[in-house]
Amino acid sequence: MSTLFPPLTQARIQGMAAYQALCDEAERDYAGYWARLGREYISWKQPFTKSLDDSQAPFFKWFEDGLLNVSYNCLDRHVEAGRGDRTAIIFETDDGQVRNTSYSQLLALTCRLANALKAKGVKKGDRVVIYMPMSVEGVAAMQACARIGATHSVVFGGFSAQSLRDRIQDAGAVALITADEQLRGGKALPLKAIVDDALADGACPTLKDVIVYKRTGGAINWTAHRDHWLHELTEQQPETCEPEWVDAEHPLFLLYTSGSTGKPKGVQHSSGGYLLHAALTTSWTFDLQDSDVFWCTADIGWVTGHSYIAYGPLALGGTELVFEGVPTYPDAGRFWQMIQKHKVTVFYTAPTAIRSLIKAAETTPAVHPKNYDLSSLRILGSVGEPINPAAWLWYYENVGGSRCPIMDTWWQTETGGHMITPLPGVTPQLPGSCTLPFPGIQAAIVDETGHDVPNGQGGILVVKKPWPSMIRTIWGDPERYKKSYFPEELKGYYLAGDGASRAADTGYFTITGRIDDVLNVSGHRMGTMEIESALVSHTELVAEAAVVGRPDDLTGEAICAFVVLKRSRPTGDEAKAIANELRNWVAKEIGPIAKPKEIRFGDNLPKTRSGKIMRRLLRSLAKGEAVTQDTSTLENPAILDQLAKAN
Ligand code: 6R9
Repeated sequence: MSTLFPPLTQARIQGMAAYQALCDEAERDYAGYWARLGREYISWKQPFTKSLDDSQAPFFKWFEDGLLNVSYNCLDRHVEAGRGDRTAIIFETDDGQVRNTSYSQLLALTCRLANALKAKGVKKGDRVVIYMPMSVEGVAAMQACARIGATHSVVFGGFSAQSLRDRIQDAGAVALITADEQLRGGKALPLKAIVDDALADGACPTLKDVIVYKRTGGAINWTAHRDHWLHELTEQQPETCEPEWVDAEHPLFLLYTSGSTGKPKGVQHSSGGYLLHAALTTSWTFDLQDSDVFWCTADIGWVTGHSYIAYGPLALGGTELVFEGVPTYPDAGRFWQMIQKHKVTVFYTAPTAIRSLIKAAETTPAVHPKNYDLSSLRILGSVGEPINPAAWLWYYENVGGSRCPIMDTWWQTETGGHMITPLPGVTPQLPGSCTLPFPGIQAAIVDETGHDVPNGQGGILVVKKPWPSMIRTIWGDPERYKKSYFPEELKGYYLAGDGASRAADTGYFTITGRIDDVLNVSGHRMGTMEIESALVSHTELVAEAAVVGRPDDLTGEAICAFVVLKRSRPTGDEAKAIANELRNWVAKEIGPIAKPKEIRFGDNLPKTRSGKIMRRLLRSLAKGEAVTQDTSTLENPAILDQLAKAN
């Protein structure tokens, strides 16, 4: 067994026995376990009498006859408890200005905005699209929708006019909240102009009102009667607004996410079950305490920004940092400088950010984390993709000072919150493994027929029982929901779409990548992630790597690797020599069977704006096909031409 790294000595859940006791409680009385937590973590206007209703499976209901309001839970109840002066949000702008917002102030802003929406005729059940920069107003916009029972759909500020239009149309949104411009890395991005584009030519007939937050004051076009300044609407409104009490199943939000094929799916989440898991996981996974300063670097346009910025930390009355900018501006030391400045204690980011900051620190020593005082940190987190052991170790040693456990949280837009993750105070960590299921979550690994596979072998990652924060349906397409997530051959288990294995000794889970990314080379089953991790562990040469399969006459599938080196991109004989060295390296790390048949070098990899490598595009390139897929979510489309050719 590889080295295990110790958990925290002091945390809310103390020791493996306490973890096991929670798992046992869930095992004994599943509905009762979640009912207990639902009562502990949520303030109900009217208590629920039943926790799980599975009579319409796979359309599950949780706490259905309970009445609550999500924004009441995130704001009012802390103010009522005399904690209104506590800082809810420390906001830092792109250019380093800081503004603190207390719970009382956030409540007042939320109420004004909620009243403004009501004044425009927005009511319970209506959909409101939010296309906002990272801001206090962005969080307040989400809370304001929750307050009046409107269902929000946040669209990431980097999406194109076309993507925005598709989402407004699919959701049938009646109102949209945006900003004049978004400021990131010193550059202004014209959000309002993109909105104008999306709405042009009457493309979105359901949408009546556009509310504009003035961020930069840059010039924008104005459509009379449709467009309104946020500050003008809200300054006329009172600071109080009676919450709309909704039943627990009332849709809190839709969040569009790409499926493996077809158009983006509007993942629908509930109010009660979702909020419970957002709060519970923030409490248990991050051990959030009153003394903590929590920082999740995600954007509110992604699910991580929903659960771990807009809802979870606020439901607990925590203090969090919200950041407008990017990790590399004004230089790649920005994250470390901000942790030092705000004395951040819990830091949650993505492997792709870590890998790029490793590369930056190696080329520019001044931005290495060792130049900053990071001693306030006590817990680190990782999310979004598997974190390769080399990046894990760097994060552990250089950011966490070999002192802070790393919560490698596996979950998805569809799951609402953490599903498999270490817990501080409980789980010895293993670099590259998301370790064990969150207490109560029935994660398992099965074969194509839904039968359990023994530990030590790989298979399909499923969740055997419904859980409170699970996706409720795909907006407007319940059939697609059933087909995508509950295929008949899997006995009613939730299909995550990822492959995974469990260690024979510890039972720890390791995610091997999306199921369609698992390769079969000469009858050997291999995760593309495993090979990527081997490549990246060549820390001297490799900055980043993505591996895909392509059909091969001899071996079934062949491995093709796309590699970004730490030095400039090689060509000709030099490229051949380095490719050879890397092939031998992989052979040494995993075995000759894992040797990439081809290695292509690029200055970068094709990534979505949230930083995920778009492997489906790489698969087309590896096969020598023209890219016909939608590339609208791509951060850097020009890279495709470079990677299309062999070195
Ligand atoms: C939260 C989020 C979900 C997909 C998921 C998996 C990958 C996320 C991971 C991870 C390995 C982790 N993923 N966390 N893989 N280890 N800790 O990212 O949601 O954008 O819907 O992506 O991301 O492949 O299926 P989403």
